Amino acid sequence: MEFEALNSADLTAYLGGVPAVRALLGNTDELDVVEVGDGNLNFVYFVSNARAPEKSVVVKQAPPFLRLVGTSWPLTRQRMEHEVAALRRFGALCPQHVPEVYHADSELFLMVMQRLSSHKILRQGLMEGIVYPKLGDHLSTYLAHTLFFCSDLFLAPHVKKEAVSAAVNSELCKITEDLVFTYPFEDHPSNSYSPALPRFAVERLRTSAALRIAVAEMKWAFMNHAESLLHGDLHTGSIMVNEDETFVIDPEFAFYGPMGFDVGAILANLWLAYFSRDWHGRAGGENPGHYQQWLLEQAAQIWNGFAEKFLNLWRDHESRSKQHFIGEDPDAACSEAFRTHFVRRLFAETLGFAGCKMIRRIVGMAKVAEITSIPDEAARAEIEVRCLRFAEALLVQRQRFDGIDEVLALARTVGAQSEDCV
Ligand code: SR1
Ligand code: MG
Repeated sequence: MEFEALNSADLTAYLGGVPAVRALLGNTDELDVVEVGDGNLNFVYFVSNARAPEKSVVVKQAPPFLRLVGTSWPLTRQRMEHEVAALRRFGALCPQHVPEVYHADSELFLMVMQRLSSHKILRQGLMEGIVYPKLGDHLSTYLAHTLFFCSDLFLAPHVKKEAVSAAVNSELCKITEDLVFTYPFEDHPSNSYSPALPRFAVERLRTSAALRIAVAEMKWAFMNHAESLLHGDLHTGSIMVNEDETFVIDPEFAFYGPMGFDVGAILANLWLAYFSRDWHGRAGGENPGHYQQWLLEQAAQIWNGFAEKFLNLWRDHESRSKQHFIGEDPDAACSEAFRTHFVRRLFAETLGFAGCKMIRRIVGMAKVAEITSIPDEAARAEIEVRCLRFAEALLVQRQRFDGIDEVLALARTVGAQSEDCV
């Protein structure tokens, strides 16, 4: 049967039949339903009690195709089950940063979840130049908790292996393998280039051997390193914020993969915001430098905060369980050395993934508003070239950076390059 998106009457009737949701909405006879999905994959509705609008939920439904493209790109609807399972898992680990799932229907492939009505999509907030004082702290906590507790550093080996198998998400992983690691580096019809983007910048993605090898290494890691349960698509459109709270939404790409993929995704999107601020700040009549400085501070706080919190969780649990990953190690010297190596490797991978994520948003099919909303073609191209140049350095030199401050110094240098240089 052909898929038909739910209309207001369908949803009103359906939700009235779900006791848990009826209790939340109060009177379900009269509901206001608005379709708000601006994401690439699904339909999303805000549903509220027409007489008491504060009683409100979000309904999300997966159609059997990719919404961005339409029925010509079929997709199985099981992605909703991955999303629900991941939201529940992450919610149990980090309830302060994950919206609650009230109801899930595995026949209609829909779920009903907490409405975050006083929150904004982070990408939008960053484009408006809003400062979120707790952002770095919150996101580093989210990353440390989800990535630590779903890994072999915490789980018993058989539990972890079963979790890896239950979370296999081949179809959505294939989208990432293609759109993030493959198509941007070839002459693929799904790529799209902004009108003034210079040819040399595109050619470089196809011809630099060092870059192509680095990307292949990241793709290998993505496909083979099942370290922890990842969100899998942790860009700034998957985060909702206000002054006090931060929530991570939309984990339909969740699977067991390399930890650096999630950390790198957030950093990549902060750096896209950083480079594009040059235009958005000036357009808003302000000196972009202040907000850019705040964006870089967030990147530093997220990496440093994540590394510190992750290592503390690791040490605490190791001493409590007396289970050393390294075996007998009375003074913990080998364990500490292993941790140092672990974090250094994770940092390099984080940078490599961040580089891939930035490049795909410039030349690939799914773009980001902070870049596409720049109406001045030359200004947009200049910012895009800076993003590509920075991303290439992240990938090729990822093992050579000695801490996040060095990376941020590079961002400042690339961001200050004049038109002649780019
Ligand atoms: C074809 S779907 C395009 C992108 O949207 C999602 O948010 C993921 O980033 C995916 O790659
Ligand atoms: Mg999404």
